[in-house]
Amino acid sequence: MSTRTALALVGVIIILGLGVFLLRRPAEAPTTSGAPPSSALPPANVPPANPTLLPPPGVPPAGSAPAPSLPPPGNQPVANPAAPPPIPPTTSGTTPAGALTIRIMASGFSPATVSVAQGTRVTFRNESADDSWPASAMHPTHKLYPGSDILKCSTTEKNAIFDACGGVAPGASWSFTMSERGSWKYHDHLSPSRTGTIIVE
Ligand SMILES: [Cu+2]
Repeated sequence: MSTRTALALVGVIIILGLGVFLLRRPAEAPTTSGAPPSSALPPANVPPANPTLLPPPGVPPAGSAPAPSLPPPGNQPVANPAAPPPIPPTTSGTTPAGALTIRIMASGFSPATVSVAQGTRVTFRNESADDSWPASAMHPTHKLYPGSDILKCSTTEKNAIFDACGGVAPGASWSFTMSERGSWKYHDHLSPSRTGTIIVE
């Protein structure tokens, strides 16, 4: 009996040993594969977290992300146009030494109101079908702009005043340099309802 018992115990031990051995292998295999699963689990957990984030912001960002990416291309072109903005200062800087053209049209002066730098040469170009006589306000004396006076049109000073001192024919132009700072209203002496303002800064 004791021998049988001993053998039985040995057998049990062997069986248990084999069982443990076999279990370890599967366990190891599972452990080996378990590592991936375990790593897979964390990712799985991470994805859930992302999904959680994605649902609210995720979906909009996903859709908005492409959209923003598209706008950026548009923005870049805009950025290029933005580069011109710096140019405007340059333009304004050029304006002092440059010139501005105001068109005289059937509907009036264009632009009717404009700001220019001191010393800008303003040219009135008659694109209408009738003669036009640009001159400083106020009609009919034309004395608003410093030194201007319609009475000077019959003198040698006529070339130094803000007054065309006569009709400018269609297609022709008349120029005057704005050397005085201020807001200067002017008009068409032949059609006083046509008015404009030049702001000299
Ligand atoms: Cu007038």
